[in-house]
Formats: sequence, structure tokens, C-alpha cells
Amino acid sequence: MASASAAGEDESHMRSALALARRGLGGTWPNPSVGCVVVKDGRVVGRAVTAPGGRPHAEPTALAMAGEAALGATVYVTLEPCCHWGRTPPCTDALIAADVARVVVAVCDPDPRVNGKGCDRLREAGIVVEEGLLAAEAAEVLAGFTSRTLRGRPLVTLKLATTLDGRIATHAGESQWITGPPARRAAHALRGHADAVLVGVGTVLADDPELTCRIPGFRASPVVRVVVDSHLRTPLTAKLVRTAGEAPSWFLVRSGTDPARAAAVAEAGARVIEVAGAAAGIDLKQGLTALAEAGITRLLVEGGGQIAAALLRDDLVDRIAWFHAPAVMGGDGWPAAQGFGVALLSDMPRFVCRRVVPLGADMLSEFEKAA
Ligand code: AOF
Ligand code: ZN
Repeated sequence: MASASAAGEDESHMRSALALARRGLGGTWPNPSVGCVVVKDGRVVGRAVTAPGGRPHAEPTALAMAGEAALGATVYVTLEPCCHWGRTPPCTDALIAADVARVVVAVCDPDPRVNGKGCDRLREAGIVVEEGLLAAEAAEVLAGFTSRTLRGRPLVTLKLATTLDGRIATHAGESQWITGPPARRAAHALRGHADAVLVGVGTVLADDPELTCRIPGFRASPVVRVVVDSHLRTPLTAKLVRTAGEAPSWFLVRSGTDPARAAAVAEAGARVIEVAGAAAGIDLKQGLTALAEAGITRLLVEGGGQIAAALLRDDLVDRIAWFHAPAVMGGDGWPAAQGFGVALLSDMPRFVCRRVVPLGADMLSEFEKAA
């Protein structure tokens, strides 16, 4: 009985650590968002999440909060503590110096500088280490970082807001608003947990969007706005350029694009990233690689139909968040994804439905790439 309740206590503290880690999503890139809870004699004496920008890591902050109480404590951490010298000392050293008794880790760090060596180091120092508690939940929180580390690209979520027949605008170009306020709030929440939001230049020219997360208190640092704009057609008067000093605006342009234009956009405070060209526009796979190199782990793609089609065609979409309004527009409306040459059903990218949520009159369905 005693051990069953101890296991329940472990699980409940790890759930708190995971909740902390989820709060940091979107703000800790290029680092993962990690949650840490320090428990002594059944009482929580320290808790922390990785700071905005990725440093300090969670453990030293939680240990500092615990102070002397860390001696002999159990530490719950959603990711294996790091053992490398980066811009901050290794978290393993902080745990050893604090003389904690036990460290419970949810998942191993995929970063090759750590990857098992953090847990080894703690064990060598005589600390009891247990791995794997709530590993699936922790892996979900870590998915962006894992994607960037192991695949060299961010985790890509495609967000679509359409009619039941998958239309995003009428043939006359009217698109605001297809879904209602609760669905639009949920879409903002998706931005809240993304490191960056990406749109094509067509969306910028049509809607002049701001692409910020307008839910007060939701995130500590602004979301990065990314525009796929191969020939840098975004006008200097666009909101994304004018507000580049308040929130980062990045433009993925085709290598060799008009240097004078690129200089003017950069002068306004935006970042211009050159990417190799493709038949139409830029090579999006290389665009994603460039974003990962710049530190982005979680990318939300918001439109439009051309970008969606190109990403789907190249198998670059990991998840879809599809908001459906209970309305039908007909085939002359603009499609969520333009044609991308599917002739055989076996060529279609397929997804698995993970969740369906009613949102006011609308509905959100969440899909994940089928294995
Ligand atoms: C932890 N706790 O809260 C986080 C960790 O560049 P640095 O020195 O900040 O190190 C970044 C690496 O540290 C990152 O790649 C990942 O392996 C790990 N992140 N580790 O112990 C934390 N955020
Ligand atoms: Zn660390």
C-alpha cells in the first residue's frame, strides 16, 4: 500500500512539473521548455520552468527556491538534466552540489551532448535516478525540440479555418470571418504555444495580418512571424514590417532576391533569410531547415492554400489543427490547400484524428501524421 501511494505521489509531482513545462511552450526556443519540482518530506519546496529565451534552465531556479531544503530532497524533472557546459553550468552539477537524494526524470534528452550522460553523471554521484515516469506526456511537450534536434526541422502544425467543404474565402475574396469568436480565440492559443507562425506572401498582401498572440498574459515573449516571400513582395508599409521592432518578423526569400529591397526590409528591423529556390518560390524543406538552424522548434503554419499544398505535397506537415465552420461555400471558393498533383489515393498524405472539440458553433479537429 505504502509503495502504491508513493507512486501516486511521484506521478502527481511529475504532473505538476509537466504543467509548468507546458506554460513555457513557445518562449524557450532554441531550448526545450522543462518543468522541475523539488519535494522534501512530502512538501513542494521549489518549482520552476525554463526561463524565456531558454536560460536559466529549470533545475537551478527550482533548487535556488528550495535553498537548504534541497538537501535530501526528491527532484521531479520533465527532461533529463543537462551535463554539458553551455552558457550556463551543467544542471547535474547543481543537483549534486545541492545534495539531493533522488531525481525522477520523465524523458531522456535527445541532445547528443546529454542523451543519457546526465542520468549517468547523477548516478555516479550516488543520487538515485528513476527514468520514464509519464514519458509519453513529456515527449509530447518536448516534440518540437526533438524534431529540431533529430530531424533538423521544427515540428510543423498546419492550422486551417474553413467551411465544411474546405473553403477559406469566397470567389470574390471575402474571408473574414468564416469561424466564430471561440474558434478564433482557440487559434490564438495555438499561436501562444508556437515559437513561430508562418504565412505565405499572398496572405500578407490580402489580409495585412499582425500574427501576434492577442491573449493577455499568455506568453512572456512575442511569437516570431515568418513570411515565405520568395521575391520579397511584402510592402514596407505592411504591419509585419512596421511592427518588426516589437515582435520579430522574418522573411524567407529566394537566394539572390533584390539586395536593395532586402536591405530596406532589414533596415526596418526584420530579418531576411535566403533560401534556395524551387520551381515555384523557395524550397520549403530548406526553409524549414533554416528556421530550425535559427532555433525554431514549434512552427504554426497559418496560410494560405499554396503554402499548405506545398508542405503537404512534400510531406512536411506533422499535425493539422482544422477549424470547421458549419457552412458550405461550394467549389468556386478558394480551397484550404490548392491542387498538388495527387492522382492515386495511395499518394495522399494521411493523418490520424487525435481529438475533436466543439467550439461555439464551430469545431476543432486535431490530426497527427499517420506513422
Ligand atoms: C536542462 N534543463 O531547463 C533545459 C535543458 O545552451 P544551453 O547551455 O542553455 O543548453 C541547452 C541544452 O540544454 C538544450 O539543447 C537541451 O539539451 C538542454 N535543455 N536542460 O537540464 C532545462 N531547457
Ligand atoms: Zn540544464
